[in-house]
Amino acid sequence: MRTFIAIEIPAAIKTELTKLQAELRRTGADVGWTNPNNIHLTLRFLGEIEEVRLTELKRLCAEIATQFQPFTLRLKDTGCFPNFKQPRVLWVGLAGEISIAQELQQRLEAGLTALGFDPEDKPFKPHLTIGRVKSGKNIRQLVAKSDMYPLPELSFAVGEIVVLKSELHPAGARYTPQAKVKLGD
Ligand code: 3AM
Repeated sequence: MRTFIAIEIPAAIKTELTKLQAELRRTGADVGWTNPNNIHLTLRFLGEIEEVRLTELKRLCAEIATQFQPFTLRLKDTGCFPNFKQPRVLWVGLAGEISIAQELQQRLEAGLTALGFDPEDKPFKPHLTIGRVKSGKNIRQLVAKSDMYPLPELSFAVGEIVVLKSELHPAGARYTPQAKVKLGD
């Protein structure tokens, strides 16, 4: 089962990101836009795991969730990976209590390593992926418009973490929650 651990974002934030996507679409760039319902903050991508491991994964998330109180994040800016010259992933960055998200991610990482998962080799860069660039068509316009976009600094409360199953289909990914654990419980 293809799995990852994430923080879900509220509908009001998705609405705002949908407006940003609509504006960037107008550049005619060749981008696979993330379905707004699928936008989330990935804490850790796990890839294929055996279904039996879900139990220990849920237990780990529940244990870590007790160590945190709900916290607040806010939309910050737009950007892309790996760089503006060759954008591949378009994202919206986050600010606010980001150090708490980082701490949460680090404790997850430590717990996952203790459970025998391979360590993550990439540093954690909290972001919301809004699209993936498919070709070089109109990328200058895309990057310029994204850079100039007046993104409102909307805040949202983070109250839980979610283990998601990811199924890849030609029409787009389908993410199904396998477990939700509330922070502070
Ligand atoms: O929506 P974002 O970008 O935060 O990019 C994928 C997505 O996160 C990421 O896992 C989330 C659910 O698919 N992802 C997919 N394959 C990955 C990989 N091999 C990966 N992250 C790291 N390594």
